[in-house]
Amino acid sequence: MTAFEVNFDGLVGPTHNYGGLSYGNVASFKHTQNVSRPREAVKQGLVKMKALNEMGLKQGVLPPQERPDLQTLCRLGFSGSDQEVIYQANRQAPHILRACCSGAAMWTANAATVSPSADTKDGRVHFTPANLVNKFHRSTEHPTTRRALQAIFRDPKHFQVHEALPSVDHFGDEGAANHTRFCHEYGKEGVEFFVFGKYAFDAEQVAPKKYPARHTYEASAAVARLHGLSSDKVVFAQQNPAVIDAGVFHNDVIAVGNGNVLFYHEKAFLDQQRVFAELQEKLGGEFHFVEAPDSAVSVKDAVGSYLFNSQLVSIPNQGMKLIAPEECNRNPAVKQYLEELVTQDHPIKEVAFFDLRQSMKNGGGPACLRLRVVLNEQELQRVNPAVLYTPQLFESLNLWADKRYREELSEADLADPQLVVESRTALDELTQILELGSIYPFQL
Ligand code: SUG
Repeated sequence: MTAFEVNFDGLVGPTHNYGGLSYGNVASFKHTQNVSRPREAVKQGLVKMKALNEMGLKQGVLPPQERPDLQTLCRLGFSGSDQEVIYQANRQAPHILRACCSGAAMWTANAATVSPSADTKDGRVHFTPANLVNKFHRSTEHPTTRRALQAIFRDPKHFQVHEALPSVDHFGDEGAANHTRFCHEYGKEGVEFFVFGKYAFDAEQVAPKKYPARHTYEASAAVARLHGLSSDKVVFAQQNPAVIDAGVFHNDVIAVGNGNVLFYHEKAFLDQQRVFAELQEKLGGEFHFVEAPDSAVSVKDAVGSYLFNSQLVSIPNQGMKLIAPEECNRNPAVKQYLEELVTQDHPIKEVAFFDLRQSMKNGGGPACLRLRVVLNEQELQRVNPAVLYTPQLFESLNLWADKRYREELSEADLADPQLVVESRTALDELTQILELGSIYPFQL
């Protein structure tokens, strides 16, 4: 049966802001307390979805989270009316209020890990929402993420949405940002490639020294087990700790794969040759390892431009295309490298640049904004159709953003109790547009 890669992009939420919350993510730190532009941010994402859809790709939408996160603030001891909770949190712990306003769920590459039915033992599509324990502001995402996935992938005959792994550093899980599926055809069994930053139960193993390794081997192994993957079709690899210390907080900041292509930086992985030999052997057939040498693109340029956070997509009846952030076009070394790259002998034939500046300033490029879900025709028909991209949906989401999103948001605005009302009104309307039912704490 024919199968497709469907990209589910995260909609930027109404409280998108620059909280400086992600230690180890250089862009997030650099832009701390900049004034954000939520309406522009959501529209930049919508423009990318529209363009990919017009390239002949299938596209879906994932909703943002309820923010400010009153539920978490109450768990932390703030009480009273919504207004009082916000007021007290702002007075006593403004950093906690900031974290509870984060729009970080827009980066849906971290929402979950997804295994297509062709790879799993029970022939269903499996999802494990990521616990994101390494960052407080993200650790609160997974319950709503799970409800959103369940509202989209409803049919238990075809889909299984697991619970997140135990929320503790030993099972730190950052989702699909550290997971790539290789295949010769989307509908045939592929090889699932899990990349982690450290071993949780073995202190003898190498690990980064400066920045945290967010994702553990133990988390990757647990997800592979939960999804019923066959061990001869799974490859585990450790990220090079030196690149984590240089700001590569997820593998998708240093490598991207699609089909039988892995596009990566020379310094991405530990024990690279063994890893590639295993990938080659387990996939079989032709495999393109496209290496960007450090002499052409330094790790600093890779992190600064987000070259590897491009989406690598197969355009129907053509080759593969890199969906790159505009920053790559502005970095002379990266630009020159890309001009050469598309002339080489491998499937990557074209590059398209997108302005995603609002997301990029928090360390989120094109690939961060999407969760890839491979679905066959039958499964696609079982997906909640209201979340699948159409020109009409593009129109209604733009109108919705015009009506419900602020143009600008500063740190001080996060303490405005009116933001709670505005955000809930926007999200309530969104759940109707996307026909999700009740998924947010304020709706339950
Ligand atoms: O988890 N930034 C996100 C960026 C996630 C990017 N995702 C992938 N690479 N797949 C993070 O570090 C910053 C929020 C702030 O500072 O306001 C933030 O959470």
